[in-house]
Formats: sequence, C-alpha cells, structure tokens
Amino acid sequence: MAEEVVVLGLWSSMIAMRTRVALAEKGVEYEYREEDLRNKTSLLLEMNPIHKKIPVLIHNGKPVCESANIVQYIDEAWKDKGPALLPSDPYERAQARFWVDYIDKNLYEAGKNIWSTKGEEQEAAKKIFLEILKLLEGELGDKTYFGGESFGFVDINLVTFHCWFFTYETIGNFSIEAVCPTLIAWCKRCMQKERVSRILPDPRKVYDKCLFLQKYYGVP
Ligand code: GS8
Repeated sequence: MAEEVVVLGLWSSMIAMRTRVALAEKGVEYEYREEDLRNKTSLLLEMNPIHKKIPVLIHNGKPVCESANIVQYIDEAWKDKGPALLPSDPYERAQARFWVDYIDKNLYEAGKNIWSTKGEEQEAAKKIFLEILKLLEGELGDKTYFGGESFGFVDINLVTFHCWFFTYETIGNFSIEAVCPTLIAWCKRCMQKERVSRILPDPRKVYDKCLFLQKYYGVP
C-alpha cells in the first residue's frame, strides 16, 4: 500500500519549514497543505488538538506534532531512506537534541522581539539575538555542518531561520554577518543545497509578511 504523507504548514514559518526540509533530505514525497492560522482547518484542530499549531505531519492518517519531534520521527520512520539525520551515538544524539532545544527556547522569541519592539527594547532584543547566534557559532566551530561532515538534525532545525535574517537585519538596522561571519558562511553552505533552498521562501517575501504582521499587531 502506498504511504500517505501530509504536511500542514505555513509558508513563512521557520518552524514549519523544518518538516519539509527533513522530508526533502530523506527523499520522501508528501502532500503540502497551507494553513491560515486565523482560520484553522478542522483537520489541523483534529490532528493537533492540544496545541492547535502547525507544523503537523500526518503519516498514514496518524499525526505527529512539534517540529523537532517531527524531524526526529522522519529520521526514524524512514531510516532506510536518505542520510541519517541524527547521529547514531547516544551521547551525540543527546547533544544534538540539546542544541535544538536551546534554539527552540531562545531564538524564535529573540527574533520576534526585534520586529515587534522599538527603541531600547529593540536594542536589547538585538543584543540577545546576536548572543544566541554567537553561542551557536561557537558550537559549530570549524565543522562544515553542526552534524560534522553531514547536514543533520541541528542544521535542519536552525537553517530555516535564515530566510528571516534579512527581515531582522532590515528592521533592526544591523548586520548578523559582521558579528557572526562563520555562522553566515554555514548558512550559505546550507543554502547551496537545492533541497534546502527550494523550500525556504524569498527573504524579501518574508520581509513583506513581517511588515504586514507589524501592522496587524499594531507595532508603532
Ligand atoms: C511551535 C509551533 C508554532 O509556534 C513546534 O512545532 O516546534 N513548539 C512548536 N507554530 C505557530 C506558527 S510558527 O510561528 C502556530 O501554529 N501558531 C498558531 C497559534 O498559536 O494559534
């Protein structure tokens, strides 16, 4: 029986994009359904009744929720397809999960604070955002990818933020590359992978969406 794989997502969500990058890495075909978060489909509410959030991966009718959990599930469910996304060594796996948890607990909010605040608050947000990236850059060190020679779990969960960097930099009037050149070189390396770049949207389109969000939320 053919597998049925459906992704519920939102084109501008760096969190949702993770699912599609992971499926692309594994070479898994899927049906993509765009959600309108102001008018969620009954399928989304049924498949993620606890959080009611995207992304959701629906594999043969069964939902998997929470983006990092989904990426790990994809690695395990299609372990014989494409490259392994998580390391096989338990300690290295734990370390990879640690860094993704760190990204999840810090980076999204720090980025959002850059476009949703002004003045001193925005300056503080920029500082925090760069501190987080600098720490991640230290973890990358001189490796090609966070996963060493291969593009893996941490890379997937972080690289999707790249399409928002132009927005943060333009609204915050600062340069990420000036502070984190090694991390930006890693971004460029990842973006050379067609399986990544074809999923991430045009940064200018993200910027326009963010200007809309600023109006929507009444950011002065
Ligand atoms: C976060 C998902 C999320 O915030 C994960 O999957 O990793 N921890 C979760 N999804 C947002 C869109 S991304 O900004 C969402 O679906 N929001 C809808 C809502 O809050 O109603």
